[in-house]
Amino acid sequence: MSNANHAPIPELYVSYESAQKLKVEAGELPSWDLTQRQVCDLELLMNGGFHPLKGFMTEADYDGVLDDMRLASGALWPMPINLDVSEAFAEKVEPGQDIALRDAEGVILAILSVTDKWVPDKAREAVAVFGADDLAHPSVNYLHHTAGKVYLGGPVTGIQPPVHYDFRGRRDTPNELRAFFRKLGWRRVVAFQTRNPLHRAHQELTFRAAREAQANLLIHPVVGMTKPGDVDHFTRVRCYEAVLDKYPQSTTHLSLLNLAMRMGGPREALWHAIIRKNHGITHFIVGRDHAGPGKNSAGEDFYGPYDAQEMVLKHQEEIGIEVVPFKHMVYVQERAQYFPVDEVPEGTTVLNISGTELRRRLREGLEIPEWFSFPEVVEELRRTSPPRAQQGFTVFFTGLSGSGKSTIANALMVKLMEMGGRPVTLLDGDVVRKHLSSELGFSKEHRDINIRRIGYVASEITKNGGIALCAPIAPYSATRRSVREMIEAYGAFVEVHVATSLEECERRDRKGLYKLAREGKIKEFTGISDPYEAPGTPELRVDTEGMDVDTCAHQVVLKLEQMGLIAG
Ligand code: PPS
Repeated sequence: MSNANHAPIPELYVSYESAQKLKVEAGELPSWDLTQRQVCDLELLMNGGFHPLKGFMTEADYDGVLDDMRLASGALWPMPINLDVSEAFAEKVEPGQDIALRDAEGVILAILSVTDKWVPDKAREAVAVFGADDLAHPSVNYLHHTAGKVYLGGPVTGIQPPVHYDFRGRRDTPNELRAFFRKLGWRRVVAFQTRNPLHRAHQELTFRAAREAQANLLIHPVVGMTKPGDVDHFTRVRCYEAVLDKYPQSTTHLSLLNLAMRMGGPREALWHAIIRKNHGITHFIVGRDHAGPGKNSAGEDFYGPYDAQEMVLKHQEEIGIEVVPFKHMVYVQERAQYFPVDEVPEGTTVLNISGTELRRRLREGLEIPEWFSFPEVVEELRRTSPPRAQQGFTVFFTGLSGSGKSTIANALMVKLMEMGGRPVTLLDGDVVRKHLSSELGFSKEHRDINIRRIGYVASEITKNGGIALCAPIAPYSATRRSVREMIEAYGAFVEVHVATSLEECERRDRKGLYKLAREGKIKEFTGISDPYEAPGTPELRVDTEGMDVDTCAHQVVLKLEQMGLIAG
């Protein structure tokens, strides 16, 4: 079992000549613009990374995967791989039809011969695959709020792989890796999956794993999609490259995997093992909390720390890959060495810096000791994450019409400009509706588009080191949450609920709109004839009823100071 089979794995690509012909023919077909996740899935379908899948799943495969992790053929497969599309697109497509699959630039990558079309029960999928229909799980949230309502399934004919402009030399298909191992005579290869920069604990773990398995080492990080909020892959790859010379050159290889992770814990670990098997690997490291999604909405872990290990161990023979299980690695001060947590010598001092603590130290520009990470890695991380007081951020005011959002935001803007250092942009509700969203009304759909536009602009400002102040009503929590995710990829998101009561807003009625709304002359008016979902846990709630504008704005300044976003 533990020696590699380096024969090529089947791919779904047609020959170069056929691809040229198909590309022309496919121009006539209905075409679907793939999402970022779908491009990742398609690449691994086409290059054999998802073998034995031959396309996006049919309904029978999907049901089998949900119920007992098996395709209709009986093969083990734990993760649904679906082409989710909008209802509008699904209406135009019937089983028996071919559709062209295009990347974001319109390039045709493949043809899907549709055999199945169905509307999935997403709550059932969430429970079966992720263990709970809980929106705190990033993939459950994606499933409900980003994925299309209809699934299409059927075989895929590959025309060309997605183009990558970054780190081209570090990306390998399963067959390229197999050929590389064959060429070097690597019969035993242990793979390390990661979505984090490599610190000393990881290096120690990979050294030990390679020793234990008497195998060569493949560092196989995911660069497709990882958990929202992770260190971006450009920074991570620079970090990996910075420490590569600390590994024995002749027995170590770094290769990037364009996988879209689902953070599905045990099922995901099994999926990772199958993907690694397809890449010609013989041994797979599964550590603590593999592909863990963090806490659920009750504040508890979704999965037990070693559930993923158990799951892969149970199926390792069937997959044909050997698990190298690892306990959490910790640093023992007296020995100046890392140990698995269950092998720490008695009476010694254990040092540990959690991911959260590391982020805090980076944010605040504090020391990160050499026992924890390599100076080269820390330097790269500091380049990407300067201390918070030098980063961009967004303050997002939400509240009823007339609650005082704009007035407080204006006062805050002036205070921030007085301090200087970073450019400040105010995206006020009314101003945005004039300049960005003039064609939109107040239906749920239009409000969502409006808020997403604001979120997009704010995320660009944040990314480029500026301060964005937003002041729309933003009545829906799900939309505010997705804006938060967009922005937190680049900097802090500070939600401020301007909690003026409806009675008070109506009493003030500064624009005379409440009167018109009560008379039915304005439809879908927030608070009167349209909902407002108040934030449950905003960073700050301000009460304008007992406080003047200056004090409210000052409260925000204090909050920003407390969060380290402005120097105290
Ligand atoms: S939303 O829901 O976030 O997209 O709304 P927003 O872009 O902030 O726009 C709200 C301003 O538009 C005026 N207005 C209405 N508000 C709510 N409901 C209805 N039907 C409506 N029609 C017009 C209103 O003046 C809001 O301004 P503010 O500054 O919030 O008082």
